This record gives sequence, C-alpha cells and structure tokens, in this order.
Amino acid sequence: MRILVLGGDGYLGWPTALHLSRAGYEVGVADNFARRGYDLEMGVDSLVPIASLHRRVECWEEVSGNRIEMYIGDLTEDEFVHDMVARFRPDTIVHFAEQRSAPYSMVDRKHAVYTQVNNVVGTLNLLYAIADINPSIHLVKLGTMGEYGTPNIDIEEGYIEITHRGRTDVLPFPKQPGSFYHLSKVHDSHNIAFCCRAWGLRSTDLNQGIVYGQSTPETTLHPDLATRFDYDAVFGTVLNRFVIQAAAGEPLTVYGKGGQTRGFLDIRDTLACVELAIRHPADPGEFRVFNQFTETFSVGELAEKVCQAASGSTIVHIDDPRVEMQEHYYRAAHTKLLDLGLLPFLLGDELLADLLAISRAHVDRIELSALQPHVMWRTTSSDISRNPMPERDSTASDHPR
Ligand code: NAD
Ligand code: USQ
Repeated sequence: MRILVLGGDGYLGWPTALHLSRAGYEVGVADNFARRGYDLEMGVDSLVPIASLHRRVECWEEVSGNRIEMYIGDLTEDEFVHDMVARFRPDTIVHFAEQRSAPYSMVDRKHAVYTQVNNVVGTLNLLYAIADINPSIHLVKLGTMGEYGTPNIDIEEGYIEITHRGRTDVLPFPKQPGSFYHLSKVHDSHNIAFCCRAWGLRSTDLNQGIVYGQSTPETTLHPDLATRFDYDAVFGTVLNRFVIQAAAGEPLTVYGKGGQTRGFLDIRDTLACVELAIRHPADPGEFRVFNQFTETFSVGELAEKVCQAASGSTIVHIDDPRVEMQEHYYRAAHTKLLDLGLLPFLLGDELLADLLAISRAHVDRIELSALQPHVMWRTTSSDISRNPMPERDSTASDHPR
C-alpha cells in the first residue's frame, strides 16, 4: 500500500512516516517547512535538535534500507497538490499538514487569517485532487478533540442521536471550538463530510487529544531521526511543557484554576491509531470520526504528576491567557480505536522519567523567556490585533504570509 504523509517534517508526521515505512508500506512525505518558519518568527526552537528533512530521509535509508519519497511544497498551491497526488498515486493520504497552535492563531488578525487560509484551503485543494485523480483514496485527516469544546454533556464520537419534536436523526455532535485554530479544524470537518456526501469520497477524521512524548521506536535509532520537542508557550503542549519546566528548575505554569480537562495520548499511540485507521478504511461515501485519545486529565492533575516525578518542582497558578472554562464536566467517548485493537501506552512513571531525562540532556538549550505565555485571547483595548510579539522576535521570516 502507498501512503502519502502530509506534514511529514512535523512533530507527529515524521515519526508516523518512519513507523509506516518500517511496517512495510511505501511512504512519501510532503511539507513546506512552515513549522520551521514559525520557530524563526517566534524566536524559539525545538528542545531536541532536529535534522533537515533531506538529512532525515537520507539517514532513514542508511538505517533501514527503506526509501521515503519527498515532496517539498505548499498545500495551498493547487498545482503542487494535484501533481504530487498524481505522481505518488497513494492509496491513503494521512493529512497532518496544518498550522496547529491555538495561541499562534490568536496572536492577531494576520495570524488568524493565515491559520484558517492555510488549513482550510490546503484541505480543500487536497479534496479536489483526490476527487479528480482517484476518489477511492482514503483520506485520514488529523482533527482535534478541541472541535467539541467542553459541553456539559457526554461527548460522542462524531455523531449524536437526537430526538426533536418527535423525530429522530443521527447528526454531527455540536462543535464549540476555543480558538481560530480549533475553528479551522471544524471548517475542515464540514468540508470533508460534504465531499464524502456529495462526491462519494472516503475519510476518517481523527479527533486527536493532546499528544505528549518525544521518543518512538524508530526516532531513537539515530539522533538525526529525532522528532521535535517544543516547550515554548505558543507551540509547546501542556505536558511536554511541564516536564521541560521541571527539568529547567522553573515552576510549572498552570493557567488559572487548572481544572481544564482534556483527552491525552502518548506519541506512540498516535502512530498506532493512524495505522489502525489505515488498515480499516472508511467505506466510499463515509465520513467516519474517531476520538483519538487514551486518558483524560485536568491540567492541575498533570502538574501534580510531573511534580511527583521530578522532586523539588513547584507549581504556579498564573492568569489564564485563554478564554476557556477552568472547571467543567468532561467525559468523551473513545471506544472505536480500542475496538480496532489499540493497546494504549498509559501515562506512567517510566514515560515521565524518560521525558525528564531527554529534557535534562538538553537543558542548556532552554530559552527561559519562551516559557511565559504572551498571547492573550481577550483584548482589553479597542485594538483587537494587539498581542505583542516577544522581544526575541528579531529574525527574518515570511510567516504569516
Ligand atoms: P507540526 O506543526 O509539528 O507539523 C505540521 C507540519 O505541517 C509542519 O511540518 C508544517 O511545516 C507542515 N505544514 C503546515 N502547513 C502546510 C502547508 N500549507 N503545506 C505543506 N506543509 C504544511 O504539528 P504536529 O504537532 O505534528 O501536528 C500535526 C497534526 O496533528 C496537525 O494537523 C494538528 O492539528 C494535529 N494534532 C496535533 C496534536 C498535538 O498535540 N501535537 C493534537 C491533536 C491534533
Ligand atoms: N495550559 C496550562 N499551562 C501551560 C500550557 C497550557 O495550563 O503552560 C492549559 C491550556 O490553558 C489548556 C490546556 O492546558 O487548557 C491545553 O493546552 P495545550 O497548549 O497543551 O493544547 P491546545 O492548545 O488545546 O492544543 C494542542 C495542540 C493542538 C491540538 C490540541 C488537541 O497544539 O494542535 O489540536 O492540543 S485538543 O486540546 O484536544 O483540542
């Protein structure tokens, strides 16, 4: 089977490409290096050094004997997308290639527009290419649990049966996303669902929770195969940030009360879930939704866990830069991937110790000023585009376009 991994230079796309290549699939990766550009723009960097995509691909061939085909280009350019799909002839496309930071999307108008154009237009170009070239391609799309928000009822896997004024239907679960980034994922989901209905395309939307971890069985085979490990307040996700803050001897920054509860999963489970979705494709015309996480934690609980694993750490509650519920009900279904055979890696002492060791090995690369959040959801002046860029924002970059 031929699989094209879009966003194959990213935190999750690169290890997924390696995992699928090792499992015997013919793999291609595509990326426009936008993610590396955001780092330059924000003046931050992955804690673990990462090789160029060219070197990564070369290294993987040296280590495994397997070739990964590379496509360098932007999904918002329709000719690039069309030519790539026509040339690679994938059976499955795994689509990770989006701007994925909620704070980045909330910096100001330009960043909100960039995020939604990049994500929504990229996915639309892809849908047209699939429909034109081979409608039987299975699109495995990375969505997010944040599409649902935090309703005061149980969250279902994509759809809910509703009886209204005596009539019953199964309808998409209501969406209440919490940032322009999360909104872009909702827009994508609607566009993909429409193309499944209208054109008979087949797709699985993986509504993924927050990923933690850095090592996978393939990325540890050589330092040049490492994937990125972000800790800054814009791209670092919460558990990875807490571990790196602990390694730096800095207090763990719980926003507000810390009762914000989310679904989480180990990076190794991302790879397993994507492979399960590939091996059990959606039917033609089907828009299938899986909730892809393995456990739920509140932010406060996670901070406590990290404090226990790294003795001597402290927790600080700082004003929440986001508009979100800080205490709320949260219960979300996540049985469909388990039914397909997922055996999850649950969060335990071993994983935390591994992450702390990685963080301590690179502690001299931590830029302390990058730890503090500076992007605010709510504006206090009439100028809604007012989030100041951090002072270290000095290097040239063309983002956002
Ligand atoms: P990432 O930013 O590390 O990787 C995304 C990659 O896509 C980057 O290499 C970037 O350069 C590329 N890209 C972005 N726009 C592109 C474009 N227009 N054309 C070509 N390439 C483009 O992000 P990640 O953490 O690996 O996340 C991957 C996907 O998974 C995203 O869609 C994200 O929304 C989703 N997701 C991530 C998490 C998480 O915790 N990291 C959780 C849930 C869902
Ligand atoms: N938080 C803190 N302290 C911190 C950082 C974050 O308390 O130092 C809190 C946030 O306020 C939020 C929660 O932790 O309530 C999660 O924040 P996050 O930055 O880890 O995750 P989020 O912004 O939701 O985004 C990440 C990925 C995104 C993905 C999403 C999955 O960046 O691509 O879609 O997780 S989900 O949350 O399920 O929508």
